[in-house]
Amino acid sequence: MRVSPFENCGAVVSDFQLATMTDIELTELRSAFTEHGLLFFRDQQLPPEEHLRFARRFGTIVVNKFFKTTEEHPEIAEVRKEKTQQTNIGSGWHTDHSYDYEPALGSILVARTLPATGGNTHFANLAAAYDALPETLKKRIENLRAVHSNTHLYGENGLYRMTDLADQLGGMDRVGDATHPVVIRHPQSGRKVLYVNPGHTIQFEGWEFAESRELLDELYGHVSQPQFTCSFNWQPGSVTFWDNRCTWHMADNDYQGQMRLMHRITLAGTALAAA
Ligand SMILES: O=C(O)CCC(=O)C(=O)O
Ligand SMILES: [Fe+2]
Repeated sequence: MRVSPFENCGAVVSDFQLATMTDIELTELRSAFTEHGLLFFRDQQLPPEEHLRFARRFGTIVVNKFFKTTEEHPEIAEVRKEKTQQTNIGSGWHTDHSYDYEPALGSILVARTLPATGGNTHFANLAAAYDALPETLKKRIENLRAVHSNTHLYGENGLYRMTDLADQLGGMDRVGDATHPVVIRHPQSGRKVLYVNPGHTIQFEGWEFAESRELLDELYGHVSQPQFTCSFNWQPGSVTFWDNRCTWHMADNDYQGQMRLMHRITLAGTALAAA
């Protein structure tokens, strides 16, 4: 197995097949995942059964409350955009499941059907972004907590419900919020990480909405700078495994009229402690 850092975040793992991973390779993979928080794999042979087997060897699967799953495998979420659909899933920066009390450890995304061009996924490194914050900003956010929600997306009048993705979504009654520290100590790496994201973070606990918005936008502007982000171009056989505690991601929607289908398995995480 070879682990090569990828642009500004993550690493490419080569000379390796997820489906035939040995126990020694699993140990190596765990340390690469802790170090980089985002791993890219090419040329994988990973049918749904092997996707599930890899996920179970790495952790415990947690099922997304809103996405449709494949018919055969209720633990695999479909990230699907039909030819005729305009809206895609995850087109803005976000972190999966940050609205849960115990946010998901990570997500394993496998390319199934790709458009001829476009459909890249962007990632951001929230540990590096935290380290590079000005000291004054680090002080301002030191003891804050933030509210994370999904109601504005998946609730009755949620944004996704107003789009042509609505038919693909369930769980309207499963919406809910959670609060987390704004600066967390990463459970595995021990690094300090900025834990807010544009998709789900609503406001700082105990703050006015407008006041929260202003500081959140300042933090988001900092994170989305090119030195903390990268873009991944999917090919048949590509797999990405990201850590939801220290990355953001967003999916380009630049392939109208073409289909794109990804399979996602999400792994259970733990409650997050302040740094
Ligand atoms: O389709 C993608 O590239 C990513 C979509 C997304 O946000 C996810 O799978 O969690
Ligand atoms: Fe996502």
